[in-house]
Amino acid sequence: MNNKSPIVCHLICKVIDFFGDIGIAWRIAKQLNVDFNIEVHLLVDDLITTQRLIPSLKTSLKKQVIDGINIYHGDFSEDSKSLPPPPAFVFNLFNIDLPNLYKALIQSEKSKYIVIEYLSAEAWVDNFHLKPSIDPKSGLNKTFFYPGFTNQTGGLIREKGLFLRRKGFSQAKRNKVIQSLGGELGLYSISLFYYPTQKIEVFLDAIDRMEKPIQLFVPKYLFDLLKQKKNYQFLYIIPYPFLSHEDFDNLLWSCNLNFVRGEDSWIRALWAGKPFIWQPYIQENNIHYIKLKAFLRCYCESCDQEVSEILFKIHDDWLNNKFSDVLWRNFFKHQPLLEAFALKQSNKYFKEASFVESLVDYCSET
Ligand code: TRH
Repeated sequence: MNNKSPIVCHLICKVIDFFGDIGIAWRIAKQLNVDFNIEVHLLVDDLITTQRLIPSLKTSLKKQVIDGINIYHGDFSEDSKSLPPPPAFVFNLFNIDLPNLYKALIQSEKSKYIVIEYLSAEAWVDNFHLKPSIDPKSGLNKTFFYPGFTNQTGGLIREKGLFLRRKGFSQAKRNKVIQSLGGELGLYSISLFYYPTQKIEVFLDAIDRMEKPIQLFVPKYLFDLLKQKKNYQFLYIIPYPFLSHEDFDNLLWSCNLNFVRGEDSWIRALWAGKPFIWQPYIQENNIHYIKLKAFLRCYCESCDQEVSEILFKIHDDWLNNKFSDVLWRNFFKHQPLLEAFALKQSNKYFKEASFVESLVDYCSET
């Protein structure tokens, strides 16, 4: 993407479920525009979910501009003829099926067509990154662009200035976040973001048995799903409204431990530099376990045996709803060690190329 003419791209997002698709699309769109001055047209099919992340969005509008991003309500059905013609660059987030007419126009307009894939730490990703492929049906040329944890991939999504923003996040700001959400200063704070399949009530009973005063911040829609609103002896469960991306970061940066899930909050917890426990998006044939193990092997590569063991065991406990008192007591006992490790690893990944930067560099070379 040379800097001469204003660069225009389409970023295509189909909301499958939950918030990650649009969460990642919005993050990429903002960074392309803010950090690289690229004109972004975000084509998304579900404006209701999108509005959760972008409250100022009007769900009735076919097209609108928010924070400098052109947002279109897109119909991606096979025979759809409503998508705007593709510009020089088309980024298809998670390789969704596109309308036949749009695919034909990508070919005739000779747009550079890139498929942005899901994040995984599995070894095979290195070999698939930047692999060209020809769509068997349409003959369309596409290039696969993988985020990842090695320099053989596109790297992790991280906007410019994030490190300095985190560095400038003072204790006073942390206190303000905790109090603004209804929490108490000085209490051990956990942010809980999990899939509704978790036996969360069993978990909360186990943590209450630690006899450690803890406040847990839970998204209100998950709080409302709690089968019982118990009065715990040592726990304070605090529901919070859906936060903006920036405020969600601030919550992660203010807590002592973050439970995250999926793809986007997972990496935001990595950037927070605080201990985190990750629940991968649940997939068939236990593929999410494979993804988890691959990530922990990569993340714990340079850590001492004790930390590695604690992280592997606590993730297994969390994913399998075991909630062993012994394991959790041991986990909390090693907080300082886990905090030091989380910060060290976060700072290590900050040194790697960021995903959107790699994407822009790649497009500039083509
Ligand atoms: O919501 P998710 O489970 O999304 C999932 C995953 O992305 C998964 O990989 C994908 O295949 C599936 O969607 C279709 O988890 P994730 O990825 O963390 O996305 C949540 C988004 O919501 C993320 O951008 C953070 C954002 N968020 C807020 O901005 N404010 C909030 O208050 C909360 C709770 C989340």
